[in-house]
Amino acid sequence: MKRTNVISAAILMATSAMASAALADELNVVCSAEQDWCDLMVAAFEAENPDTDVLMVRKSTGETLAQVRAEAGNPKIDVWWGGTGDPHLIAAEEGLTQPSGVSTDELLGWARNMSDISEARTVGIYAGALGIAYNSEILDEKGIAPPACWADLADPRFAGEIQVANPNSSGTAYTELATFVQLFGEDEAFTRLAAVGANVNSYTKSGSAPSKAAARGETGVSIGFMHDMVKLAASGFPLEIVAPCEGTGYEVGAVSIIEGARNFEGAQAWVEFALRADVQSRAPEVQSFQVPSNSNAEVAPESPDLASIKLIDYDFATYGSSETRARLLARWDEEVGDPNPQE
Ligand code: S7P
Repeated sequence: MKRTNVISAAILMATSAMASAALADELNVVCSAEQDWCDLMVAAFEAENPDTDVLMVRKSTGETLAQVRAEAGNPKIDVWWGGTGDPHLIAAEEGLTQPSGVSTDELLGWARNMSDISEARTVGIYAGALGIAYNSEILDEKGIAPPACWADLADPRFAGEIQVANPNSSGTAYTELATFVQLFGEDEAFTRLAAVGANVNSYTKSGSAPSKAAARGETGVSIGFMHDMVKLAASGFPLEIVAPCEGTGYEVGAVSIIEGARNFEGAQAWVEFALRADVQSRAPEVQSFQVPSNSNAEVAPESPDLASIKLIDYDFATYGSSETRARLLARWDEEVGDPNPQE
């Protein structure tokens, strides 16, 4: 080999060794929980793993599923942490995520169930129930009687007063859609969702945005996860939380390693970290009041008590399947629809 070729080959090898070392030190995380909890997790993980640089972006659950699908075969993400479990299950079914190999022995049954359904490609990290919130000052001022049931939200007294997310982008809103279908049957669910839709002032991209808007008095009523509403009420906003009289659905938030992750070891360390009792016990530091999945983690006194809420037996295998989600979303677009979809 000529001397110049030898030098070029040596430079090439050194450059690619440097590039893979850099990749091993970088962990790309998409976080679908609230921003402050995402930030806490990154800081805590980096404190324990000082050689790892975590690059994290926050995205809603449906948006993340779209990105993971678009990047199949050449993923930019290593690990997807947080967000409702159905889209994690769908990514698993589509072969877009891979088993982490991390032990689930300390986890509660509902968290292990996600692992069982997905052949260990995802696992539960927390649970939380869906509910309704209202701003008591706004409803008082307008003389509107508060809601107690899902059925109330279709009443004309709530015209222009309800905010909820779009189920295409939001895992929270997809949980609502799947909850209506399981509570009322598919046809009646869409009739009811369209009737509620007649009172909706805006479909947001993110699932927690409607309750933040209700807290600030920008809308009278919101649909979302109760733990997000508790966070706002605990911060002093005049928000009342309702467990709907007909019963309600719930989420199991999840974590998954993306198939083809460039930093599998880092992603595996993240999953191990995220399932630890001491790590899950830190969520209340940022007022994240989901019920943790590790049986040894502390449950915050503010966490909604799932045992006292009338919960449906949410069918994660069915509503976390690609075919069901695609069919229900197509029907939602057709029969309910968002007149002003957000970019
Ligand atoms: O962390 C709060 C939380 O409610 O947000 C997640 C939610 O799915 C993400 O937002 P989108 O609805 O916008 O997808 C929940 O998993 C979580 O409990």
